[in-house]
Amino acid sequence: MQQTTFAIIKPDAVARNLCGEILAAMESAGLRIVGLKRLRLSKLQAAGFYAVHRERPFFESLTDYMSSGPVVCVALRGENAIAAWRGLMGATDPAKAEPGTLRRKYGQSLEANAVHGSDAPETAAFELGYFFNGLEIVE
Ligand code: RTP
Ligand code: MG
Repeated sequence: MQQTTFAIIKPDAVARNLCGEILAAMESAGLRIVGLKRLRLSKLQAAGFYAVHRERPFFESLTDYMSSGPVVCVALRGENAIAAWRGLMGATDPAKAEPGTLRRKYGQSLEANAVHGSDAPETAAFELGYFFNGLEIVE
């Protein structure tokens, strides 16, 4: 099934000039980049994006980190794109991520783990709409 998912290259990876390598990995996996933008989230915008985690102990730190520098937002389209991109990212904690995954290669810590990916069709729809308008995703 063709799907569109939402990815972020997080501040730690943008700061280390890894955007090209991460975008290339997306394309090498057969995913198409159908939307792309670079921006810096305010603390409030980061909190809105991660609202599902607002009760978690790491929420303050996570939203500080996500607003600490520019990110690159990507809409990705392909066969089972949500699961395909999550597989390519690897486990949340880079230390536990499979060899060859992006978090294993580029993640620095459980928080600064290089990339984000939507985890379900409903979250992909919310997250794509949070960052892109209808004219900015071209399939
Ligand atoms: P993401 O939403 O960023 O794609 O990551 P995920 O689904 O693999 O993990 P999730 O549970 O949704 O957590 C969101 C992000 O919060 C940070 N985190 N910190 N300090 C901690 O215990 C902790 N746990 C999670 C990570 O940056 C994680 O990606
Ligand atoms: Mg998540």
